[in-house]
Amino acid sequence: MRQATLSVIGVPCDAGAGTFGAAMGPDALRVAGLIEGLEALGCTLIDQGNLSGPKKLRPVEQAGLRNLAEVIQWCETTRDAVLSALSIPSMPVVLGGDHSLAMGSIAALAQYCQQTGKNLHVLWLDAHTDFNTELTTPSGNLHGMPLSCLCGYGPPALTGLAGFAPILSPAQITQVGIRSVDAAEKRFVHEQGIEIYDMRRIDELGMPAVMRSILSKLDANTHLHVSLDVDFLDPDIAPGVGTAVLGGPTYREAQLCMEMIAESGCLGSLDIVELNPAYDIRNQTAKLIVDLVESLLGKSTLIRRA
Ligand code: 5AB
Ligand code: MN
Ligand code: MN
Ligand code: MN
Repeated sequence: MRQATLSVIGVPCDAGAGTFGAAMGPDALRVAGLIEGLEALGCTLIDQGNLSGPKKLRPVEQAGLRNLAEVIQWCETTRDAVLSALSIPSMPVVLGGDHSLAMGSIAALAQYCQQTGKNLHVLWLDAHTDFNTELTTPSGNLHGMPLSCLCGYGPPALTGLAGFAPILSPAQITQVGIRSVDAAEKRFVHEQGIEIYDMRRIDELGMPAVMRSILSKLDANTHLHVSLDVDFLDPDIAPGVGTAVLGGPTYREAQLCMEMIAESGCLGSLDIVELNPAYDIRNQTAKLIVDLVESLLGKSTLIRRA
């Protein structure tokens, strides 16, 4: 781990999602023991509490980009909080909230990496590619569009969050766990040439080979940002999400993925998004995430190393 001081930033937003409930994510993770778990690993924790922003009061039927003004506001607030966490210095751990907030956190990281000369790489762990645009989206929900906006395709208030555009190039993104992509989105994401390890590739190659190949491309100057969408995990073990898709990584595959990232020593920041406690059973998904995040930050159950 690069930075033993962590800044935990709660972002209770669900403006980008189609369902209600992701706004309860940060609290559910705290109830599940995230703070205590990280402290037990020897990390110094700065808990910034939850940021404030616009609440979604009732579902609004809206053509185009739903709740755009609210999403912009949440992303700007998130960007500013992540920038100040980086300047402490500390490792930002952003608790969502829906996945649209990643535009804010990654905008901050892109600015920070530009200033410090680091190579930013984003590992997007998700069932979905999140590469829709206003023209391809079947739902209008902005949590399905953060990566396209980060790559420069979207409304200027979002594509310009870092002060320059595009915020990311496709070569800076790797996706793992993908198994639900809309037809027009699939064509667009393919054209972009993003490295995608979909579930079929994971089935064929195995998680260890997938992770080895991804991590071998990083170097000592890489700032690795992990954007963990909870629906990455199989819904059998992680039911607490608004957009569950069958056929995700198992508990062991997910643990291995986290442990291998920890061993790379490149982890620089983390988003945990799309947890929806309203769909969860006795907070089990939040507890699972605490377990996985402990592994990501270096907790090891190994009895002996090879
Ligand atoms: B998530 C869908 N592709 O655009 C869309 O959970 C789902 O952040 C997006 O990955 C899921 O509405 C967004 C159908
Ligand atoms: Mn997803
Ligand atoms: Mn997502
Ligand atoms: Mn989702």
